[in-house]
Amino acid sequence: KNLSIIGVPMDLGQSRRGVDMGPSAIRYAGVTERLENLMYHITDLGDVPVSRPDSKDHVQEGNLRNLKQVSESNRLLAEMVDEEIRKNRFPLVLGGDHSIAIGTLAGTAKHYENLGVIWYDAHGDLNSGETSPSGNIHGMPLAVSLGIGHEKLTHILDYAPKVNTENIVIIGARSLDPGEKELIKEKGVTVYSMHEVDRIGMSQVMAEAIDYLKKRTDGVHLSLDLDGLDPEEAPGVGTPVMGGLSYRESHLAMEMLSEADLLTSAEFVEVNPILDDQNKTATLTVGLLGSLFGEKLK
Ligand code: DIR
Ligand code: MN
Ligand code: MN
Ligand code: MN
Repeated sequence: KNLSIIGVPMDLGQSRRGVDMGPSAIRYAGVTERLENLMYHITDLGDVPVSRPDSKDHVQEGNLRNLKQVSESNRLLAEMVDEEIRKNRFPLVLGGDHSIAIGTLAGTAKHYENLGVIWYDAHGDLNSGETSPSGNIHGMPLAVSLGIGHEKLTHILDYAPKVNTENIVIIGARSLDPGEKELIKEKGVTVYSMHEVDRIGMSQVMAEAIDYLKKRTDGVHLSLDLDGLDPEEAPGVGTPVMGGLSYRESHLAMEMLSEADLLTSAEFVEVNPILDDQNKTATLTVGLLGSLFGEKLK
């Protein structure tokens, strides 16, 4: 199997500096070596260019901080992901803040009739300029992929929506804004919040999610925000939320995805080494990637 690593040193989708160093931190934690041990043929394509905001661009357009730069980098990322899939290579995107899911999904979804998405996150990332309390685009990528939001985000690679509501499964949610809750209700998005994980267990959650997506999709993207895990395990994130998914639950989830052989692309985002404790969160990320790509079976 061929796998391409794409780094996106993006920190313009939120307000804590340092998440742009996430791809480096994950590389230092040994991602390539870890996956090469699993006999993957790995190509590290380096980083997508991200421009700096200047004082003029800091002006927010429609409550969207750094819209121009976020849109431009995501277009470049989308083109890269698109090309890797065309070459039959599995894209593994390393962030950077979660706004980069906009580009990953734009480059991925055009290759499938019915792309499924697993959104592993403390948050729903279902805001738009109208509902966002922060103006941070990293809180919007899932809505953007449903075609909700500014055209500069929703129409990257000139098509929308990227994903259908029924093909989304959110896991680990515990911090949803009022507008996000409304959208979830209105559209009937499948959400396994911490409540469901506590009640039925991660094993059952993943079994249901996998079964559901296997039946109705022809490809599945995993978008894993490290803040889905508990801050105890993943301190190096910009928006930690107490009471998150454990190390064990998360490895189980990755192992079940590996066994199901369901995924066609993946991204790991929001690793911020400046807020971290001795690169713990990047090290955790590399461990999760090991499980996701079959360490248990090897
Ligand atoms: C919040 C935080 N819902 C926002 N979102 C985060 O700003 O829209 N997403 N942290 O990962
Ligand atoms: Mn997120
Ligand atoms: Mn986030
Ligand atoms: Mn999050």
